[in-house]
Amino acid sequence: MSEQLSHRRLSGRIVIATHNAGKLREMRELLQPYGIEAVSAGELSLPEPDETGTTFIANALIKARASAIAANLPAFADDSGLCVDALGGDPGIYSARWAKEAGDFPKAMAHIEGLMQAKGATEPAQRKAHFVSALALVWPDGHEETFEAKVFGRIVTPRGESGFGYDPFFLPEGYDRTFGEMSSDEKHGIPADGSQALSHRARAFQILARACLS
Ligand code: ITT
Repeated sequence: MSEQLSHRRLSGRIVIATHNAGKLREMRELLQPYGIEAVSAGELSLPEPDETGTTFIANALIKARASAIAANLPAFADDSGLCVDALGGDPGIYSARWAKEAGDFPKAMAHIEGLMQAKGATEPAQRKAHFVSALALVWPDGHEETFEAKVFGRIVTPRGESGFGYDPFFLPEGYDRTFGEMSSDEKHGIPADGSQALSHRARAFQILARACLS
């Protein structure tokens, strides 16, 4: 069987298994051209499962499975995070937890900056980082699909008010503006010419769309 035939097509009504407003906005924008009616886990007051996985994919599956069962609809989840080379990949899958423990994202970015300074990571080459997005689609009958992508860049002094989370802190490779300084279209728009999108989430979505959307 070809790879194409082994994937299941997504259509109709789905639940977006996130309680993060920034992610929800991006996921809705990504789905918009496909005519899929999407309601969010927050709008349905679905409970947030504990993210006990040790990988992005495992946590995306935990969220999508919980929503697929609770809503009896196909569920679409993202687990994502910022991995800083100088910190051995932290905060990684704990990116949301670090922000919660710090109090807010500016404080979390200041905390990460402090840890990087303590490691002597002051030169651009020592400040490499990447964002990861793992996307999971889970149907109520148990069928599952997963996709993952990254975007590489480096940590800079936070700049910009756009986007959400750690966006002001991340300068993608080859750009002179942070994600926080970009329009939503520039960060996660899907190029019409079929070339690669910029953000981790848009890149993972491009792979998902080729496999599961028409
Ligand atoms: P859900 O689990 O409900 O989807 P969450 O915020 O807990 O929401 P994660 O567990 O996946 O989501 O944590 C991802 C963290 O990484 C979270 O703090 C995000 O704000 C941050 N993050 C992920 N993608 C990002 C992006 O594109 N820009 C900025 N920050 C991002």
